Amino acid sequence: MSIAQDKIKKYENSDCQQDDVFYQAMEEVICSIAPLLESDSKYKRYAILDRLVVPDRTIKFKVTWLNDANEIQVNTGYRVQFNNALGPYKGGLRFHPTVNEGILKFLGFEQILKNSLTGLPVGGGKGGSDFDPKGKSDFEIMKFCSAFMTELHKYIGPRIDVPAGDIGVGGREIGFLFGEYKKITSSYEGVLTGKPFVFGGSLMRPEATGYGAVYFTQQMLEIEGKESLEGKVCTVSGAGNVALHAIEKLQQIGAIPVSCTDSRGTLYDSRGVDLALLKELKLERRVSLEEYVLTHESAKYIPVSEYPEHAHAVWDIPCYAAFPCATQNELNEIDAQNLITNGCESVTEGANMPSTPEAIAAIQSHGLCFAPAKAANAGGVVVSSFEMSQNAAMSRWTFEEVDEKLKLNMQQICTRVALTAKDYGVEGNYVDGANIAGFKKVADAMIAEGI
Ligand code: NDP
Ligand code: 2IT
Repeated sequence: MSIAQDKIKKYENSDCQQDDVFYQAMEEVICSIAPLLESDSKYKRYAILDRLVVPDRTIKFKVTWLNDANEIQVNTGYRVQFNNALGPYKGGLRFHPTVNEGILKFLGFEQILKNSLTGLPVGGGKGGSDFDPKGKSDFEIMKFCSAFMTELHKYIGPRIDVPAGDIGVGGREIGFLFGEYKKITSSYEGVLTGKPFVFGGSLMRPEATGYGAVYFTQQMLEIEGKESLEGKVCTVSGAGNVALHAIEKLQQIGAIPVSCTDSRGTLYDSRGVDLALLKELKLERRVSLEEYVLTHESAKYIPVSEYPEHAHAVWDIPCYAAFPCATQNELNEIDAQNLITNGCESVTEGANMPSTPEAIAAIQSHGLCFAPAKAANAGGVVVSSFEMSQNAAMSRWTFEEVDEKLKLNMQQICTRVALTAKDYGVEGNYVDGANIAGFKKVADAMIAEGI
């Protein structure tokens, strides 16, 4: 039994396979913070770790809705309210057929430390449903979102729990969810972030996670004395909100992003990807990346069925910096070896926990820079928090204002992580730095607030 499993076995008597990703996330944090727990006995005295690994509550509910053929559909909805020591529970909603309680616990647990690292007053939570938005009409999405909110509204509020987007949940879904909340409660309040700009969203929230990951990488490369991203070939996975905006910012700073992926395959355009076309395919028409090569014949599309054994085609493309921005555990040890062999110098996690523990070990032991998700992809929740501030003050910030504050925040997170790693004798280890700095702030708040 792993340390992580042992830690929570006394609270939950199931040895549930769904929890594998949750144990993976916990295990990494437990290893990183061991020196802190040894050096300061208060964390053990107040049983902080035992208290931190168990969500405050997990809400599970039935979602019943009608599809366009007027057939009744049933899905499961969840909200994991993990920890509110630093502020209201805050974290995204994921709509994807793979969603289960274990995945949401891993995401919620990571969110506590990520939100802590931002220095902003937000706690950690996550939610979602096994609903699959793929192939559904706008009306079906609307009906599902309404049904989901019929139950969820009982548990959320601007000072209680403020959900946002994640995989399968963007501005369209947040709009429908907000509309239903408003209808049920007769209250126009900032209960969700990632709202479309036209009714209370923050400018730059769609761009925030991808842009933030690039800002973090620029700062990390500077601190570590490595060459900047300008003029360098970069590989990106995913083709959703995070990936497309990481690509956009990379292009703006003069880097050359050459790839993206979706669940069906990898696209490789050695001349640099055509972002306008990608946005049309993925954000407007919501079709496969395969269509890209219809107009760009020199680009290569590799379907999942043709990937090399146990590896992902995108990580076999030579690059200076890699940005996994799709989903958890999408970059394994073989992929890491391919990146290393091909001369990669830096890996930044835009997605949540995209690298396996073995991949991280290989990347770090070969001296590459490694930016862990909870630090590098915090830009999304940073701008979500800005959206909460704007809503509370009934004000609006300009794009430039938000961008400037985001950049500064990402630089500060990066510096804090690097300095913490140095203070604890693991200079250059951004995983340990992020886990220790994130944990310490929540833990100190938990102690101050009593049990
Ligand atoms: P989107 O739904 O916008 O895009 C997800 C992308 O990843 C799609 O291209 C999708 O392909 C691909 N993908 C999803 N699941 C899989 C899978 N199992 N295998 C292969 N490809 C897959 O989501 P986001 O861009 O918002 O989220 C991407 C990652 O970033 C997630 O890990 C999320 O938790 C994380 N994140 C998101 C934030 C945000 O603000 N949105 C903030 C911080 C982190 P397809 O369309 O074919 O399914
Ligand atoms: O993983 C994440 O940080 C998110 N999905 C965004 C959370 C938020 O509240 O904006």
